[in-house]
Amino acid sequence: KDSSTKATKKPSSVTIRGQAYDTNAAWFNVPTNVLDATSRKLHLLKDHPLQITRQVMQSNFPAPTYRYYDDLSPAVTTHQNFDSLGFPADHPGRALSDTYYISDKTLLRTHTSAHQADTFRADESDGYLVSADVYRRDAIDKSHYPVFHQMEGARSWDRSKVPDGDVAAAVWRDVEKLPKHNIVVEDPNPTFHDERNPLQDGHHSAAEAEAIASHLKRSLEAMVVNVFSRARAAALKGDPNFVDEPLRMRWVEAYFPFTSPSYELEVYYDGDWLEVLGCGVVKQDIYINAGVPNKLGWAFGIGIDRIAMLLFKIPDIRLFWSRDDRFLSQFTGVSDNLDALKRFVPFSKYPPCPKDVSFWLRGSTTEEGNAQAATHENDVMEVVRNVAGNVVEDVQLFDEFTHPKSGRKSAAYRITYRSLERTLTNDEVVSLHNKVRKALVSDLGVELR
Ligand code: FA5
Ligand code: MG
Repeated sequence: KDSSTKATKKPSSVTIRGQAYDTNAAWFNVPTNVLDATSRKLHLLKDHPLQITRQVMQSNFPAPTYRYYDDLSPAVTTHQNFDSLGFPADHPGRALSDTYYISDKTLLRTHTSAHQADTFRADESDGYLVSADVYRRDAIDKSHYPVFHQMEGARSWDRSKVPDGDVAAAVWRDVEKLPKHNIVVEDPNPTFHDERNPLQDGHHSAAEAEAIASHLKRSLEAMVVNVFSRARAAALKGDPNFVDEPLRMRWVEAYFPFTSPSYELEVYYDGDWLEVLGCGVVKQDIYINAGVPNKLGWAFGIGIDRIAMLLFKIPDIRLFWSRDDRFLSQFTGVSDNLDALKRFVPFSKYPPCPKDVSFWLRGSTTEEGNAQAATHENDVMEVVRNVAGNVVEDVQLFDEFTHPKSGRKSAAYRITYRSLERTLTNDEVVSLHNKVRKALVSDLGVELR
Protein backbone atom coordinates (compact mmCIF):
# COMPACT_ATOMS: atom_id res chain seq x y z
CA LYS A 1 0.00 0.00 0.00
CA ASP A 2 2.76 2.42 0.94
CA SER A 3 4.35 4.08 -2.04
CA SER A 4 6.03 6.81 -0.03
CA THR A 5 9.69 7.15 0.85
CA LYS A 6 11.64 5.01 3.25
CA ALA A 7 13.83 7.99 4.09
CA THR A 8 11.28 8.94 6.70
CA LYS A 9 12.05 6.94 9.80
CA LYS A 10 8.66 5.97 11.09
CA PRO A 11 8.22 7.03 14.70
CA SER A 12 5.53 5.29 16.73
CA SER A 13 4.06 8.63 17.71
CA VAL A 14 4.41 12.27 16.69
CA THR A 15 3.57 15.48 18.54
CA ILE A 16 1.73 18.21 16.67
CA ARG A 17 0.93 21.49 18.42
CA GLY A 18 1.50 19.88 21.80
CA GLN A 19 -0.70 16.86 21.17
CA ALA A 20 0.68 13.32 20.69
CA TYR A 21 -0.70 11.13 17.90
CA ASP A 22 -0.02 7.41 17.42
CA THR A 23 1.25 6.64 13.96
CA ASN A 24 0.46 3.62 11.85
CA ALA A 25 3.38 2.24 9.82
CA ALA A 26 1.28 1.37 6.77
CA TRP A 27 0.00 4.94 6.54
CA PHE A 28 2.54 7.32 8.08
CA ASN A 29 4.17 9.31 5.25
CA VAL A 30 5.06 12.71 6.73
CA PRO A 31 8.69 13.75 6.18
CA THR A 32 10.49 15.61 8.94
CA ASN A 33 10.59 18.94 7.10
CA VAL A 34 6.81 18.87 6.67
CA LEU A 35 6.27 17.83 10.30
CA ASP A 36 8.49 20.73 11.39
CA ALA A 37 6.33 23.17 9.42
CA THR A 38 3.31 22.36 11.62
CA SER A 39 4.77 24.53 14.39
CA ARG A 40 5.65 27.61 12.28
CA LYS A 41 2.19 29.31 12.13
CA LEU A 42 3.41 31.85 9.59
CA HIS A 43 -0.08 33.32 9.18
CA LEU A 44 0.07 34.42 12.84
CA LEU A 45 3.64 35.75 12.86
CA LYS A 46 3.67 39.54 13.31
CA ASP A 47 4.92 41.40 10.21
CA HIS A 48 5.11 38.23 8.14
CA PRO A 49 3.65 38.74 4.62
CA LEU A 50 1.21 35.84 5.13
CA GLN A 51 0.02 37.36 8.40
CA ILE A 52 -0.38 40.77 6.74
CA THR A 53 -2.29 39.24 3.82
CA ARG A 54 -4.56 37.39 6.23
CA GLN A 55 -5.26 40.65 8.04
CA VAL A 56 -6.09 42.48 4.80
CA MET A 57 -8.44 39.68 3.75
CA GLN A 58 -10.11 39.44 7.18
CA SER A 59 -10.79 43.18 7.27
CA ASN A 60 -13.35 42.57 4.52
CA PHE A 61 -15.34 40.18 6.71
CA PRO A 62 -15.82 42.19 9.89
CA ALA A 63 -16.81 41.04 13.38
CA PRO A 64 -19.33 40.50 14.87
CA THR A 65 -20.98 39.09 11.72
CA TYR A 66 -17.86 36.96 11.22
CA ARG A 67 -15.98 35.20 13.99
CA TYR A 68 -12.30 34.32 13.42
CA TYR A 69 -10.62 30.96 14.07
CA ASP A 70 -6.89 31.25 13.39
CA ASP A 71 -5.24 28.57 15.50
CA LEU A 72 -6.90 25.21 14.79
CA SER A 73 -4.49 22.25 14.77
CA PRO A 74 -3.59 20.83 11.33
CA ALA A 75 -3.98 17.24 12.58
CA VAL A 76 -7.56 16.25 11.77
CA THR A 77 -9.45 13.00 11.22
CA THR A 78 -10.15 11.53 7.78
CA HIS A 79 -13.78 12.05 8.74
CA GLN A 80 -13.28 15.81 9.17
CA ASN A 81 -11.18 16.24 6.03
CA PHE A 82 -13.14 13.97 3.68
CA ASP A 83 -16.19 12.04 4.93
CA SER A 84 -17.99 14.93 6.64
CA LEU A 85 -17.77 16.84 3.35
CA GLY A 86 -19.20 14.05 1.20
CA PHE A 87 -15.97 13.00 -0.55
CA PRO A 88 -16.58 9.57 -2.14
CA ALA A 89 -14.50 6.65 -0.79
CA ASP A 90 -12.48 6.43 -4.02
CA HIS A 91 -11.72 10.17 -4.39
CA PRO A 92 -8.10 10.60 -5.61
CA GLY A 93 -7.43 13.26 -2.97
CA ARG A 94 -7.56 10.52 -0.32
CA ALA A 95 -4.57 8.63 -1.78
CA LEU A 96 -1.23 8.32 0.04
CA SER A 97 0.33 9.87 -3.04
CA ASP A 98 -1.60 13.12 -2.46
CA THR A 99 -2.17 13.43 1.29
CA TYR A 100 0.05 13.28 4.39
CA TYR A 101 -1.24 10.65 6.79
CA ILE A 102 -0.25 10.12 10.43
CA SER A 103 -2.35 6.95 10.66
CA ASP A 104 -5.41 5.48 8.97
CA LYS A 105 -7.52 7.81 11.12
CA THR A 106 -5.47 11.00 11.32
CA LEU A 107 -3.98 13.21 8.59
CA LEU A 108 -2.65 16.70 8.00
CA ARG A 109 -5.61 18.69 6.66
CA THR A 110 -5.50 19.24 2.91
CA HIS A 111 -7.87 22.22 3.12
CA THR A 112 -9.54 24.45 5.69
CA SER A 113 -12.91 22.92 4.72
CA ALA A 114 -11.94 20.14 7.17
CA HIS A 115 -13.37 22.42 9.89
CA GLN A 116 -16.70 23.20 8.20
CA ALA A 117 -18.94 20.69 9.96
CA ASP A 118 -17.49 21.33 13.44
CA THR A 119 -17.62 25.08 13.04
CA PHE A 120 -21.22 25.01 11.79
CA ARG A 121 -22.08 22.87 14.83
CA ALA A 122 -20.32 25.05 17.42
CA ASP A 123 -20.49 28.57 16.06
CA GLU A 124 -23.44 30.77 16.92
CA SER A 125 -22.45 33.81 14.88
CA ASP A 126 -23.75 34.43 11.35
CA GLY A 127 -20.42 33.72 9.73
CA TYR A 128 -16.83 32.70 10.36
CA LEU A 129 -13.35 32.69 8.90
CA VAL A 130 -10.83 29.88 9.45
CA SER A 131 -7.21 30.71 8.52
CA ALA A 132 -4.70 27.89 8.65
CA ASP A 133 -1.77 25.97 7.25
CA VAL A 134 -2.74 23.13 4.87
CA TYR A 135 -0.69 20.21 3.53
CA ARG A 136 -0.59 18.48 0.14
CA ARG A 137 1.93 16.17 -1.52
CA ASP A 138 2.51 17.98 -4.78
CA ALA A 139 4.88 19.05 -7.54
CA ILE A 140 7.89 21.31 -6.87
CA ASP A 141 8.14 24.70 -8.56
CA LYS A 142 8.06 28.41 -7.70
CA SER A 143 4.36 28.42 -6.82
CA HIS A 144 4.03 25.01 -5.11
CA TYR A 145 5.21 24.01 -1.66
CA PRO A 146 3.95 21.02 0.37
CA VAL A 147 2.62 23.45 2.94
CA PHE A 148 0.53 26.49 2.10
CA HIS A 149 -2.22 28.50 3.77
CA GLN A 150 -5.92 28.89 3.18
CA MET A 151 -8.70 31.05 4.48
CA GLU A 152 -12.14 29.51 4.60
CA GLY A 153 -15.18 31.72 5.04
CA ALA A 154 -18.85 30.94 5.52
CA ARG A 155 -22.03 32.97 5.99
CA SER A 156 -25.28 31.39 7.11
CA TRP A 157 -28.87 32.47 7.62
CA ASP A 158 -31.30 30.73 9.98
CA ARG A 159 -34.73 30.01 8.48
CA SER A 160 -36.35 30.02 11.91
CA LYS A 161 -35.02 33.52 12.66
CA VAL A 162 -35.82 35.27 9.38
CA PRO A 163 -38.96 37.48 9.35
CA ASP A 164 -41.89 35.66 7.58
CA GLY A 165 -39.47 32.82 6.81
CA ASP A 166 -38.60 34.71 3.62
CA VAL A 167 -34.90 33.86 3.44
CA ALA A 168 -34.38 35.21 -0.08
CA ALA A 169 -35.68 38.65 0.91
CA ALA A 170 -33.52 38.68 4.05
CA VAL A 171 -30.41 37.72 2.07
CA TRP A 172 -31.10 40.43 -0.55
CA ARG A 173 -31.36 43.01 2.26
CA ASP A 174 -27.87 41.89 3.35
CA VAL A 175 -26.61 42.10 -0.25
CA GLU A 176 -27.64 45.78 -0.23
CA LYS A 177 -25.36 46.41 2.77
CA LEU A 178 -22.24 45.09 1.04
CA PRO A 179 -19.59 47.54 -0.23
CA LYS A 180 -20.14 48.50 -3.89
CA HIS A 181 -17.48 48.48 -6.59
CA ASN A 182 -17.60 49.63 -10.20
CA ILE A 183 -15.64 46.84 -11.85
CA VAL A 184 -17.36 44.82 -14.56
CA VAL A 185 -16.97 41.17 -13.57
CA GLU A 186 -17.36 38.57 -16.32
CA ASP A 187 -19.99 36.04 -15.28
CA PRO A 188 -21.35 34.35 -18.40
CA ASN A 189 -23.00 31.29 -16.79
CA PRO A 190 -26.39 30.98 -15.13
CA THR A 191 -26.36 30.88 -11.30
CA PHE A 192 -27.27 27.23 -11.46
CA HIS A 193 -27.65 24.67 -14.23
CA ASP A 194 -29.54 21.35 -14.08
CA GLU A 195 -26.63 19.21 -15.30
CA ARG A 196 -23.49 21.24 -14.79
CA ASN A 197 -24.13 23.07 -11.55
CA PRO A 198 -27.42 22.05 -9.97
CA LEU A 199 -29.68 23.71 -7.46
CA GLN A 200 -30.15 21.57 -4.32
CA ASP A 201 -33.70 20.47 -5.08
CA GLY A 202 -35.87 20.04 -2.04
CA HIS A 203 -33.57 22.23 0.05
CA HIS A 204 -33.42 25.62 -1.67
CA SER A 205 -35.83 27.46 -3.89
CA ALA A 206 -34.41 29.06 -7.02
CA ALA A 207 -34.93 32.48 -5.38
CA GLU A 208 -32.97 31.42 -2.27
CA ALA A 209 -30.04 30.05 -4.31
CA GLU A 210 -29.99 33.24 -6.44
CA ALA A 211 -29.90 35.45 -3.34
CA ILE A 212 -27.22 33.39 -1.56
CA ALA A 213 -25.05 33.19 -4.70
CA SER A 214 -25.32 36.96 -5.15
CA HIS A 215 -24.31 37.61 -1.56
CA LEU A 216 -21.40 35.18 -2.00
CA LYS A 217 -20.17 36.72 -5.25
CA ARG A 218 -20.55 40.36 -4.14
CA SER A 219 -18.74 39.63 -0.83
CA LEU A 220 -15.79 37.95 -2.55
CA GLU A 221 -15.56 40.54 -5.32
CA ALA A 222 -15.41 43.25 -2.66
CA MET A 223 -12.53 41.46 -0.94
CA VAL A 224 -10.55 40.97 -4.15
CA VAL A 225 -11.11 44.60 -5.17
CA ASN A 226 -9.83 45.69 -1.76
CA VAL A 227 -6.76 43.43 -1.90
CA PHE A 228 -5.91 44.60 -5.41
CA SER A 229 -6.32 48.26 -4.57
CA ARG A 230 -3.72 47.75 -1.83
CA ALA A 231 -1.50 45.85 -4.28
CA ARG A 232 -1.85 48.71 -6.79
CA ALA A 233 -1.00 51.36 -4.18
CA ALA A 234 2.08 49.37 -3.15
CA ALA A 235 3.16 49.00 -6.77
CA LEU A 236 2.70 52.71 -7.55
CA LYS A 237 4.89 53.53 -4.54
CA GLY A 238 7.74 51.22 -5.37
CA ASP A 239 7.90 50.25 -9.03
CA PRO A 240 8.62 52.90 -11.72
CA ASN A 241 7.92 50.31 -14.44
CA PHE A 242 4.52 49.30 -13.07
CA VAL A 243 1.89 49.11 -15.80
CA ASP A 244 -1.37 50.29 -14.25
CA GLU A 245 -4.04 48.08 -15.79
CA PRO A 246 -7.65 47.79 -14.60
CA LEU A 247 -8.45 44.75 -12.46
CA ARG A 248 -10.20 41.97 -14.41
CA MET A 249 -12.15 39.18 -12.70
CA ARG A 250 -14.35 36.38 -13.96
CA TRP A 251 -16.59 33.73 -12.41
CA VAL A 252 -16.42 30.18 -13.75
CA GLU A 253 -18.47 27.10 -12.89
CA ALA A 254 -16.79 24.60 -10.55
CA TYR A 255 -17.41 21.38 -8.68
CA PHE A 256 -16.84 20.56 -4.99
CA PRO A 257 -18.46 17.60 -3.18
CA PHE A 258 -19.66 19.95 -0.42
CA THR A 259 -21.23 22.85 -2.35
CA SER A 260 -23.80 23.22 -5.12
CA PRO A 261 -23.93 25.31 -7.18
CA SER A 262 -20.16 25.95 -7.06
CA TYR A 263 -17.89 28.60 -8.60
CA GLU A 264 -14.29 29.69 -8.92
CA LEU A 265 -13.13 33.28 -9.13
CA GLU A 266 -10.26 34.04 -11.48
CA VAL A 267 -8.19 37.19 -11.71
CA TYR A 268 -6.28 38.30 -14.81
CA TYR A 269 -2.63 38.51 -13.80
CA ASP A 270 0.56 38.72 -15.83
CA GLY A 271 -1.16 37.78 -19.09
CA ASP A 272 -3.16 34.85 -17.75
CA TRP A 273 -6.27 33.94 -15.76
CA LEU A 274 -5.29 32.84 -12.25
CA GLU A 275 -7.69 30.88 -10.03
CA VAL A 276 -7.80 32.52 -6.62
CA LEU A 277 -10.67 30.81 -4.81
CA GLY A 278 -13.37 28.14 -4.86
CA CYS A 279 -16.82 28.57 -3.34
CA GLY A 280 -20.48 27.71 -3.48
CA VAL A 281 -23.81 27.21 -1.75
CA VAL A 282 -23.20 24.83 1.18
CA LYS A 283 -24.68 21.33 0.73
CA GLN A 284 -27.62 21.17 3.09
CA ASP A 285 -26.53 17.71 4.35
CA ILE A 286 -23.53 19.35 6.03
CA TYR A 287 -25.76 21.66 8.07
CA ILE A 288 -28.14 18.75 8.79
CA ASN A 289 -25.30 16.46 9.94
CA ALA A 290 -23.91 19.29 12.06
CA GLY A 291 -27.22 19.53 13.91
CA VAL A 292 -28.21 22.93 12.50
CA PRO A 293 -30.77 21.98 9.82
CA ASN A 294 -32.39 25.44 9.83
CA LYS A 295 -29.26 27.13 8.58
CA LEU A 296 -28.43 27.71 4.93
CA GLY A 297 -25.69 29.73 3.25
CA TRP A 298 -22.40 29.88 1.40
CA ALA A 299 -18.73 28.97 1.89
CA PHE A 300 -15.46 29.80 0.13
CA GLY A 301 -11.78 28.78 0.33
CA ILE A 302 -8.92 30.98 -0.86
CA GLY A 303 -5.15 30.47 -0.99
CA ILE A 304 -3.39 33.02 1.22
CA ASP A 305 0.12 32.39 -0.22
CA ARG A 306 -1.09 32.94 -3.77
CA ILE A 307 -2.71 36.27 -2.82
CA ALA A 308 0.37 37.29 -0.81
CA MET A 309 2.59 36.64 -3.85
CA LEU A 310 0.40 39.02 -5.89
CA LEU A 311 0.08 41.61 -3.13
CA PHE A 312 3.82 41.94 -2.43
CA LYS A 313 5.05 40.64 -5.79
CA ILE A 314 6.96 37.81 -4.13
CA PRO A 315 8.51 35.65 -6.88
CA ASP A 316 9.07 32.32 -5.09
CA ILE A 317 6.82 30.54 -2.58
CA ARG A 318 9.87 29.22 -0.64
CA LEU A 319 10.58 32.79 0.51
CA PHE A 320 7.67 32.64 2.97
CA TRP A 321 9.60 29.98 4.91
CA SER A 322 12.83 32.00 4.94
CA ARG A 323 14.31 33.13 8.25
CA ASP A 324 16.65 35.46 6.35
CA ASP A 325 16.53 39.01 7.62
CA ARG A 326 16.83 40.38 4.09
CA PHE A 327 13.36 38.93 3.56
CA LEU A 328 11.65 39.38 6.94
CA SER A 329 12.88 42.94 7.64
CA GLN A 330 11.12 44.25 4.52
CA PHE A 331 7.72 43.89 6.20
CA THR A 332 8.53 45.39 9.62
CA GLY A 333 5.77 47.64 10.94
CA VAL A 334 3.17 46.70 8.32
CA SER A 335 1.01 44.56 10.65
CA ASP A 336 0.28 47.69 12.70
CA ASN A 337 -0.07 49.97 9.69
CA LEU A 338 -1.44 48.30 6.57
CA ASP A 339 -1.05 51.56 4.62
CA ALA A 340 2.73 51.13 4.90
CA LEU A 341 2.47 48.02 2.74
CA LYS A 342 5.04 48.05 -0.06
CA ARG A 343 6.33 45.67 -2.65
CA PHE A 344 9.03 43.15 -1.90
CA VAL A 345 12.43 44.16 -3.31
CA PRO A 346 14.17 40.95 -4.46
CA PHE A 347 17.69 40.50 -3.19
CA SER A 348 20.26 39.46 -5.74
CA LYS A 349 19.39 36.21 -7.42
CA TYR A 350 21.95 33.48 -7.03
CA PRO A 351 22.64 31.33 -10.09
CA PRO A 352 20.54 28.21 -10.77
CA CYS A 353 22.25 24.86 -11.15
CA PRO A 354 20.28 22.29 -13.16
CA LYS A 355 21.14 18.57 -13.00
CA ASP A 356 19.41 15.69 -14.73
CA VAL A 357 18.67 12.20 -13.51
CA SER A 358 17.04 9.36 -15.44
CA PHE A 359 16.00 5.96 -14.25
CA TRP A 360 13.90 2.87 -14.90
CA LEU A 361 10.73 3.06 -12.84
CA ARG A 362 9.68 0.36 -10.48
CA GLY A 363 6.87 -1.55 -12.20
CA SER A 364 3.52 -2.60 -10.87
CA THR A 365 4.71 -6.20 -10.38
CA THR A 366 8.08 -7.59 -9.38
CA GLU A 367 9.71 -10.57 -11.06
CA GLU A 368 8.36 -12.73 -8.25
CA GLY A 369 4.94 -11.43 -9.16
CA ASN A 370 4.42 -9.51 -5.94
CA ALA A 371 2.20 -6.50 -6.22
CA GLN A 372 4.19 -3.35 -5.68
CA ALA A 373 3.07 0.25 -5.78
CA ALA A 374 4.13 2.05 -8.94
CA THR A 375 6.36 5.09 -8.55
CA HIS A 376 4.28 8.26 -8.27
CA GLU A 377 5.62 11.62 -9.40
CA ASN A 378 4.92 13.08 -5.94
CA ASP A 379 7.22 10.42 -4.43
CA VAL A 380 10.07 11.63 -6.62
CA MET A 381 9.34 15.22 -5.57
CA GLU A 382 9.48 14.24 -1.92
CA VAL A 383 12.76 12.32 -2.16
CA VAL A 384 14.36 15.39 -3.76
CA ARG A 385 12.88 17.68 -1.11
CA ASN A 386 14.01 15.37 1.71
CA VAL A 387 17.62 15.46 0.51
CA ALA A 388 17.92 19.00 -0.84
CA GLY A 389 15.37 20.85 1.31
CA ASN A 390 14.69 24.42 0.24
CA VAL A 391 17.72 24.45 -2.04
CA VAL A 392 15.58 22.83 -4.74
CA GLU A 393 13.66 25.35 -6.82
CA ASP A 394 12.07 23.18 -9.49
CA VAL A 395 11.69 19.54 -10.52
CA GLN A 396 10.46 18.82 -14.05
CA LEU A 397 9.74 15.52 -15.73
CA PHE A 398 11.23 16.16 -19.20
CA ASP A 399 11.31 12.73 -20.80
CA GLU A 400 9.39 9.52 -20.46
CA PHE A 401 9.30 6.39 -22.60
CA THR A 402 8.44 2.70 -22.50
CA HIS A 403 10.99 0.19 -23.75
CA PRO A 404 9.37 -1.58 -26.76
CA LYS A 405 10.62 -5.07 -25.77
CA SER A 406 10.81 -5.17 -21.98
CA GLY A 407 7.85 -2.83 -21.44
CA ARG A 408 9.83 -1.06 -18.71
CA LYS A 409 9.21 2.62 -18.21
CA SER A 410 11.94 5.20 -18.05
CA ALA A 411 11.69 8.74 -16.69
CA ALA A 412 14.08 11.67 -16.82
CA TYR A 413 13.85 14.63 -14.46
CA ARG A 414 15.62 17.97 -14.49
CA ILE A 415 16.25 19.19 -10.95
CA THR A 416 17.07 22.87 -10.61
CA TYR A 417 19.07 23.65 -7.48
CA ARG A 418 19.22 27.27 -6.38
CA SER A 419 19.58 28.76 -2.94
CA LEU A 420 17.66 31.92 -2.10
CA GLU A 421 20.45 32.87 0.28
CA ARG A 422 23.82 32.24 -1.37
CA THR A 423 25.68 30.92 -4.43
CA LEU A 424 26.00 27.15 -4.35
CA THR A 425 29.37 25.74 -5.43
CA ASN A 426 29.37 23.14 -8.18
CA ASP A 427 31.00 20.58 -5.84
CA GLU A 428 28.22 21.13 -3.34
CA VAL A 429 25.51 20.62 -5.97
CA VAL A 430 27.22 17.53 -7.41
CA SER A 431 27.40 16.01 -3.95
CA LEU A 432 23.74 16.89 -3.25
CA HIS A 433 22.67 15.47 -6.58
CA ASN A 434 24.55 12.22 -5.87
CA LYS A 435 22.68 11.94 -2.59
CA VAL A 436 19.40 12.46 -4.44
CA ARG A 437 20.36 9.71 -6.93
CA LYS A 438 21.17 7.30 -4.10
CA ALA A 439 17.96 8.15 -2.25
CA LEU A 440 15.88 7.54 -5.39
CA VAL A 441 17.36 4.03 -5.53
CA SER A 442 17.10 3.23 -1.83
CA ASP A 443 13.70 4.81 -1.22
CA LEU A 444 11.82 4.21 -4.45
CA GLY A 445 13.59 1.12 -5.77
CA VAL A 446 14.25 2.68 -9.19
CA GLU A 447 17.23 1.68 -11.33
CA LEU A 448 19.47 4.55 -12.45
CA ARG A 449 20.34 4.70 -16.15
C1 FA5 B 1 -10.40 23.74 -1.90
O1 FA5 B 1 -9.43 23.50 -1.18
C2 FA5 B 1 -11.81 23.87 -1.34
N1 FA5 B 1 -11.78 23.43 0.04
C3 FA5 B 1 -12.28 25.32 -1.47
C4 FA5 B 1 -13.73 25.52 -1.08
C5 FA5 B 1 -14.07 25.91 0.21
C6 FA5 B 1 -14.74 25.34 -2.02
C7 FA5 B 1 -15.41 26.08 0.57
C8 FA5 B 1 -16.07 25.52 -1.68
C9 FA5 B 1 -16.39 25.90 -0.37
P1 FA5 B 1 -8.92 24.09 -4.02
O2 FA5 B 1 -8.16 22.83 -3.91
O3 FA5 B 1 -9.27 24.56 -5.39
O4 FA5 B 1 -10.30 23.99 -3.23
O5 FA5 B 1 -8.11 25.24 -3.30
C10 FA5 B 1 -8.69 26.50 -3.02
C11 FA5 B 1 -7.68 27.59 -3.27
O6 FA5 B 1 -6.46 27.33 -2.56
C12 FA5 B 1 -7.25 27.72 -4.73
O7 FA5 B 1 -8.17 28.49 -5.45
C13 FA5 B 1 -5.91 28.41 -4.58
O8 FA5 B 1 -6.03 29.79 -4.34
C14 FA5 B 1 -5.35 27.78 -3.32
N2 FA5 B 1 -4.46 26.65 -3.64
C15 FA5 B 1 -4.80 25.38 -3.98
N3 FA5 B 1 -3.70 24.64 -4.19
C16 FA5 B 1 -2.63 25.46 -3.98
C17 FA5 B 1 -1.21 25.28 -4.01
N4 FA5 B 1 -0.66 24.09 -4.29
N5 FA5 B 1 -0.41 26.33 -3.73
C18 FA5 B 1 -0.96 27.52 -3.42
N6 FA5 B 1 -2.29 27.76 -3.37
C19 FA5 B 1 -3.12 26.75 -3.63
MG1 MG C 1 -9.22 24.62 -7.35
